[in-house]
Amino acid sequence: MSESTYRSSRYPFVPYKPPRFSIEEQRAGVQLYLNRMSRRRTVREYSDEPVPYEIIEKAIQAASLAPSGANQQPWSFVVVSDPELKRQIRLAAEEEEKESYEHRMSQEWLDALAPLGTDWHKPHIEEAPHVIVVFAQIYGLETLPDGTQHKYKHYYVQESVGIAVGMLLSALTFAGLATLTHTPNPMGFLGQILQRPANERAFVLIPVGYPAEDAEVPAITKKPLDQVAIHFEKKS
Ligand code: IYR
Repeated sequence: MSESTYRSSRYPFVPYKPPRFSIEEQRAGVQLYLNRMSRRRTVREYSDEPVPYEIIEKAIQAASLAPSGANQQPWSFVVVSDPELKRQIRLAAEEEEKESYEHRMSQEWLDALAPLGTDWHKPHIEEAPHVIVVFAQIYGLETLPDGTQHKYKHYYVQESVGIAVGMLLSALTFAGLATLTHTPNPMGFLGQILQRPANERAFVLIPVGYPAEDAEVPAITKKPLDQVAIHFEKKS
């Protein structure tokens, strides 16, 4: 079957005409985005001040618009705001992280992390009002009319979920919230505690909230633009 036959047998194609911005509007839009994103820092000390769930939900809605392999949208965003459950997750994460920091991570890895001052203590998981656990669906699962479960392949899962997480962090930052991307290793305990289906693997755990009054961050900087942006244009 040719690609176009395949596509037309599934979806009709419809016109796409997004609003066209003037150059001034483009400049203002991207500048506002840059200004808000420039203030983002990974935060490890949170205030317990509540954040309305509606804000988190909108950010997830934005993230779920991400492009994905074959539009399979292989993600779930689980939000934990219940203190009991946050405590359970913190204790399980600390157990794994203690083992990692004390036995599993190489000296080279520990040296690379030393300037950031991280260790196995993860109080932020309990302190932040919400913890978003993002799961990647490593294969698809659908229930057939006869009630049996059918497995099918998902494509570019890591890339797709990575892009969606980028959009999630961006939406939360744009809304003025602080985040931390935490990947306790291994993360199997998250699927168990949160009772996720067999096709899901924890991808990242993200505490979300406001920085604590006395929060501090390491004085690290980002690479200068000319090291990361390379432009080939027509020679005049
Ligand atoms: N997962 C550990 C270790 C860690 C690893 C990297 I690479 C970091 O940039 C930060 C931490 C932890 O969360 O502490």
